[in-house]
Amino acid sequence: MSPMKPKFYVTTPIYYVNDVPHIGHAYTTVACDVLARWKRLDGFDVFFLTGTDEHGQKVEKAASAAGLDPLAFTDRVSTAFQDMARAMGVSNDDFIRTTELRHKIATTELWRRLQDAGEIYLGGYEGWYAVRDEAFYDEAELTIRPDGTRVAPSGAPVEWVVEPSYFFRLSAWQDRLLEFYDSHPDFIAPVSRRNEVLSFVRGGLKDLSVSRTSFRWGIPVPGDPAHVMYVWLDALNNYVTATGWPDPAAPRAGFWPADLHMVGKDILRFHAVYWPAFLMAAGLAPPKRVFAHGWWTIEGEKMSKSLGNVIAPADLVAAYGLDPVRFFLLREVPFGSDGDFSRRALISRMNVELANDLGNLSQRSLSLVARNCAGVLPPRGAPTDEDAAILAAAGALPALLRGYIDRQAFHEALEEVWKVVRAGNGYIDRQAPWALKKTDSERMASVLRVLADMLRSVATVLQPFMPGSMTKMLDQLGVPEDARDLAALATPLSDGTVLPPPRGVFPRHTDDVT
Ligand code: ME8
Repeated sequence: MSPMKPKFYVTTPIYYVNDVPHIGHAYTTVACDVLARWKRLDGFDVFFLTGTDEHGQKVEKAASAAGLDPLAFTDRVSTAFQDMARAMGVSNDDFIRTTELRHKIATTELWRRLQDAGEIYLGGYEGWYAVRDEAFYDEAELTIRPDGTRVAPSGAPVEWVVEPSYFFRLSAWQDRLLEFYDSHPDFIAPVSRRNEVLSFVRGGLKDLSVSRTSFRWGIPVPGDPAHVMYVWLDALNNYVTATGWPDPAAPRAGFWPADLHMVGKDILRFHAVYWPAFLMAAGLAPPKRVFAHGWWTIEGEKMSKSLGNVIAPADLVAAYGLDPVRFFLLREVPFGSDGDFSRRALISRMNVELANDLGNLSQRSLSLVARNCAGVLPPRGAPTDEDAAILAAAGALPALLRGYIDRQAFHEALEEVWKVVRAGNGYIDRQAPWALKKTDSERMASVLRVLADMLRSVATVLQPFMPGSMTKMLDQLGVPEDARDLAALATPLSDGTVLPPPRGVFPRHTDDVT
């Protein structure tokens, strides 16, 4: 809100509306949500965007299979993605749909600028196209199956397309893209993915077909309405549309270029090659960073409708609770690597790390405060070495996590927090405040206060991951609502703050797992 705050703009991919939301989509969106919430907590003015990709042949086909006209169909399925964001506790600031007028205006303008700059010319496309990927492929990229049919590297079937088409002069951008990657070493992450993109671009780029004439469901090419724009040109521009472009006075104009486009590894090429080339060609700044995360399988299998193993995020939340699911998604797998979803692994994380490690520590500490300190926050005496060590470890969390989260290393951020939580459990066991009650009640009070202060740091930095549970924990620790950001950790809580009766934050999950 304040003009003094630094800006931070983060985006999810906009999802195709041919499918219903599943945990793959929830994963990307929750990861962005954690980042957006973290940046807000760290004093940034954040713009967090998600939305739906509603044009193109794939969506047109899905609409006709559902017996609906494309707009009625997209209205219905777009709502499902908005519901998914709500079910996952996502704090997006805007939800963009590519069928909106604002997007048509911005994308038509992008096209005009590309055309005025001489970056687009009319020709004819003759080659392979995979509707499922909405992507053009070279013969050399395809695999021929035993039955003679060809498939794309993604496994998507391809068809031979011959039609008039406008082309973007991508071939002319090879050197400038390589220079750009070279001068912006953090533009593509993780490094393994960056290397893949570099070798793809070094291998040479061909001009890219950017319009289609064989169907109608898209944004018409200005001045030549027989063509609709290629859905990826249309879709990628959503990130710019949402800043209010081309209106320089739009409230969010200052958010471009985006700080981070978070995507799955399947769509990195579009974001790291085509998108910066389109933008530079139109005289716009490229985004600052694209992070391609890994792929989830389900209990060892690829997620697919035909296998019937697609997991709806809302079902998972209903079974295990929202915060355990959010925690699991970011804790289980190093961000950037592939991962496997299994209920057993989720339940184990829930019971061991949430219920036992963190939940018990907080419940044990706060029940002792309730019982032995009349339910008010006790004062802290002169710190022992052990006190100082645990407080220093907790106090270091904001700066440590800032580093990890800026590199999207969510799993490492959580591991750092759990090191402190485990140290907290060691501390309470060794100090045994329950035994101190009779021998040294002043020291008991001091130990409980160290624990409360340590838990406050932990709960504060965990808010982006588990907003609901950490709100409860901070309530129980007596932390005022306006003292829950990272900067507030510098100000100690007042001695004598009255604490509400403690209640468990993380229940154990006891269902049998098959
Ligand atoms: O590609 N594991 O949309 P899409 C992890 N409309 N992430 C997964 C996943 C899985 N199994 N399955 C899907 C599109 N995702 C385009 C994007 S952007 C301008 C246009 C996530 O609905 C992951 O983020 O096919 C992936 O990149 C995205 O969903 C693909 O969503």
